[in-house]
Amino acid sequence: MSRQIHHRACHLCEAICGVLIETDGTEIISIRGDKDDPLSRGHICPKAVALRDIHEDPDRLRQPVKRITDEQGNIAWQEISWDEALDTTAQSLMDIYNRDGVHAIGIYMGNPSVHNYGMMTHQNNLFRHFRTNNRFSATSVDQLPHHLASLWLYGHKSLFPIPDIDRTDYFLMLGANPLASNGSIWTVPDVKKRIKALTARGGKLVVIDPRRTETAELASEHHFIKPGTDALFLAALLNTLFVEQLANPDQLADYTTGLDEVAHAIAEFTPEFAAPHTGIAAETVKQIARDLAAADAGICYGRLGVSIHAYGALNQWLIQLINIATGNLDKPGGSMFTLPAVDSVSTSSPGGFGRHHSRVRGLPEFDREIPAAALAEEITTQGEGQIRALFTGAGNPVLSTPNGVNLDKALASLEFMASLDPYINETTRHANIILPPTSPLEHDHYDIAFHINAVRNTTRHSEAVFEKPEGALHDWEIFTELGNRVAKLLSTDTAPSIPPDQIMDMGMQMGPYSESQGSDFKLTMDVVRASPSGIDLGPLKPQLPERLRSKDKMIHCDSPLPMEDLARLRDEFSNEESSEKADRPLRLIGRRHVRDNNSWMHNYHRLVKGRNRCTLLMHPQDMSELSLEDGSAVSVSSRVGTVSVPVEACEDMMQGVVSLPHGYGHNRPGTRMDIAKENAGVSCNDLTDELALDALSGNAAVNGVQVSVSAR
Ligand SMILES: Nc1nc2c(c(=O)[nH]1)N[C@H]1C(S)=C(S)[C@@H](COP(=O)(O)OP(=O)(O)OC[C@H]3O[C@@H](n4cnc5c(=O)[nH]c(N)nc54)[C@H](O)[C@@H]3O)O[C@H]1N2
Ligand SMILES: Nc1nc2c(c(=O)[nH]1)N[C@H]1C(S)=C(S)[C@@H](COP(=O)(O)OP(=O)(O)OC[C@H]3O[C@@H](n4cnc5c(=O)[nH]c(N)nc54)[C@H](O)[C@@H]3O)O[C@H]1N2
Ligand code: SF4
Ligand SMILES: [Mo]
Repeated sequence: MSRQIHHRACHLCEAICGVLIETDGTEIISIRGDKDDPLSRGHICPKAVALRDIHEDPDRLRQPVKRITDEQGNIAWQEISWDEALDTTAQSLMDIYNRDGVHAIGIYMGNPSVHNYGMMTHQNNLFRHFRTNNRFSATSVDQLPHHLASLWLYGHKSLFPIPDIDRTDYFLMLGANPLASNGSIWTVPDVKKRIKALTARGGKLVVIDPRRTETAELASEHHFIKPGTDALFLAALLNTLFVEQLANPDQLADYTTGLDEVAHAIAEFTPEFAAPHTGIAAETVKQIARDLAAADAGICYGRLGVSIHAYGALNQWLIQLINIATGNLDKPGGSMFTLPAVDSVSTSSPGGFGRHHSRVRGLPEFDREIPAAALAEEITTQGEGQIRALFTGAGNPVLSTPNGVNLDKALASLEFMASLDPYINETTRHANIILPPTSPLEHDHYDIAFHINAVRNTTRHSEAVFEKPEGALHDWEIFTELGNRVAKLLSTDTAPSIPPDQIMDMGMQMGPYSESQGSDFKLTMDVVRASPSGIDLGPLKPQLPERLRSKDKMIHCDSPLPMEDLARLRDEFSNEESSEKADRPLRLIGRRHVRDNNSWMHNYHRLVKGRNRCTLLMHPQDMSELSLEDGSAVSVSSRVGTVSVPVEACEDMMQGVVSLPHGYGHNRPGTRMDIAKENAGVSCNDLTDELALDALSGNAAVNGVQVSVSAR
């Protein structure tokens, strides 16, 4: 076999870097950055090599497995045929559906499902048969607040303004650490170079974070903030813009209403009111407001650190209002809308909120999903609509959603569970059947979800690197096969199954760069395939008001729900008494490391080697008050549980705040991920609380959890 170079997109995070994979037959020789990629320009991070490790991992399932109890009473996994696996899954789901109704079927979809376009295009082949109220996904431990802010202000859940970092002068960043995460709801490969270019041209990056992160190290200014108080900071900043008459929506004024009402509603949220709670001086907030207003082009952006909190939706709404009030929305160097080749914003439903509520706790749906924090109780609480069968796809909620111990127990009580996943992990070990898809390098790839959030308009399709092994099925084919079987049992028509690349072709031929839309690019899938490094469609361009999906093409700033939510914020922080419980005086936050990826990439030796990363970071002053020694094991306790973990002294932590990464805790029995087991760590979601939510959105408040720490 001769050597070959394959162009490919790395699908592991939102940066979607272009890579060149050199193979010799079935062997991978090297993986490096593709300098000709117009978006990533050759950048990769240390995780890119894991594309090989995932493909070669002996623990990755190649055949469906069924959980059985052997003669000694031990749990064992038996390889079964695809026919048996698919037939049993379809029949078991239908049996429970026929007996208990559609809501007895639960569905949980995890993060990698948006990094895998076949899962996005084909999941409805199965799910169209199960219009259950019990749908869940990782959205509600993540970006739900962003969707709501976009829905309320711009009329579509996915119309996200993207920081135009390459042309900005002033960047205010809250609760994001792109140096570790490589950017999120902001596809920005090589963010480090872009930040350095910003400061080198005299621009400013200001980071607000309870930890002095890798990103904060590069910033012009960093301010510690007490976890969970950003809404006070943001309201105070917006308030200053109004009070000092710095607000000027500029070109946006023609199609914006309601800013005066917002100014009125936040009048009491002054920098002086915020300061004692946030820990950021009133004068500092005012100066940031003045600097942002004075910049030719500025950005306010906040990500996970301000979303997975008690005021997540309010935070994301306030961030948008700051961009609008400073005239920085839809302006080069501000926050702009990407225009992708396949534009799901123009073609998909805008999304809805609160159209039904969860059975047990009455939590609101978003986009037909209810909050993941309610999954366990919907399984364990008896009554009509109780989940008895669960389908999971590309998710590991035992490690990734609050109170994982509780969910772990709940999953064990299900009548039937099937998981579409390549691994036997903390969640899928509860499945009766695991359906493993082809490896990522065995299927083609297109980034439907991330071209739409990118700092530049580009498009790219990657062919499969390896042929699909005999008998194996792609994720989208598994959905098709299951959907067809269920259709047969229901005696309804099967849906035609068009391969995902053909769906992209249709999307492109209707899209903004198509011949039918008069574009010179004349994009079709064939055109895109002919440029395997990708095609540059140019820098972001102003698109308002045309791109708004609101019915009247207006932005109504005074969105009723967040306006009402201001009262909750005021009430919590007007109370003289501190909400801090004396017996749990510390606040727990998470952190990401560039060689981790949520819960599922700890089984690759090149990514986990080196010192233990699952440690509790704590300020030395806090440690000495508790007489803790650096490196010693400590107990961390919250309302829901206790974990034992080594503590690490860290001057970069704000005092009173401790940090533990999520996605560890691979010590549960019965999994088949040998390297992960050796680096088990503990799960911070054994401490997070399923009752702690953003009351407005239902998003999990997994950051800012009140904990105590003691020597073991
Ligand atoms: N290497 C790596 N990359 C990843 C992932 C990964 O696990 N590993 N996960 C991917 C996923 S799924 C996502 S969603 C993105 C997330 O992308 P980011 O949001 O950029 O990532 P985080 O590192 O979680 O950054 C959140 C920051 O918020 C800070 N923070 C915590 N609480 C508060 C608070 O109350 N206020 C403020 N202002 N800050 C706070 C934390 O200290 C942290 O620095 O990363 C993606 N990329
Ligand atoms: N405390 C705390 N909790 C958090 C976070 C935090 O910062 N702090 N972050 C939250 C965020 S942002 C997110 S996105 C969630 C993630 O939450 P989840 O999506 O539930 O969890 P992951 O760890 O991403 O698990 C991914 C699963 O998908 C499988 N998988 C990988 N690739 C494929 C594929 O191509 N096909 C299929 N079928 N399966 C695949 C893996 O084997 C694994 O089982 O965690 C959230 N939880
Ligand atoms: S930053 Fe790393 S993990 Fe993310 S797409 Fe690029 S190479 Fe892959
Ligand atoms: Mo995420």
